[in-house]
Amino acid sequence: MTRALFIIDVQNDFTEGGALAVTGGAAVAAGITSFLAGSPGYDVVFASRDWHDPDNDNGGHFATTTDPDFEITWPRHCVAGTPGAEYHPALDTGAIDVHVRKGQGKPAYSIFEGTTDDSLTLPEALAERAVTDVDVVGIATDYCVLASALDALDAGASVRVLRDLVAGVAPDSSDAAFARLANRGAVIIESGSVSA
Ligand code: VGL
Repeated sequence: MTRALFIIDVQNDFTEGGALAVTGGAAVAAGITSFLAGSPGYDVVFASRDWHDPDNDNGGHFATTTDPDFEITWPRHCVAGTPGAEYHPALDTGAIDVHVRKGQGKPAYSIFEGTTDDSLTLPEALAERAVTDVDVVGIATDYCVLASALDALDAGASVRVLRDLVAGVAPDSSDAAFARLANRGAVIIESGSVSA
């Protein structure tokens, strides 16, 4: 078994004070850092960042002519190279082995839509390390965490979502995301029950 951790979109714009602030986002950043300091035993740690173009609406992802609906259209966020797109300062980026960027010119909720800094697709990067098991943490439970975990299941991995290390846009859609993931065979657990 080869275990990977996916840290999804722990970026300034998705945390308190950011352009698309998710309540609890900063606590998730700090919580992931504490969790990793406890040597949870991952063979490889992946982290994704939303990385949108500055000069277009990224395939309708940014609301430009109407108010955002916070389901399909969003406030402008995570523009490539801006402070909002950086990892949250409380996240220990030294623990990240593989950096993945996604969303250049289009909506991209799942880490599987991204590319590594070595220009690999996610299936290529996972195959290179023969990853079998994936734990998922980060932001947002009901969008990018959900999409990434579903794609990891589709890729054949055993998937767990660490409930105390994710934060969602809205409570109802976050509850629905957990239910959908559990229904698909993901295991929802607390980070305290992860052992190396
Ligand atoms: C996300 C909304 C828009 C996320 C990204 O990271 O979950 N949510 N773009």
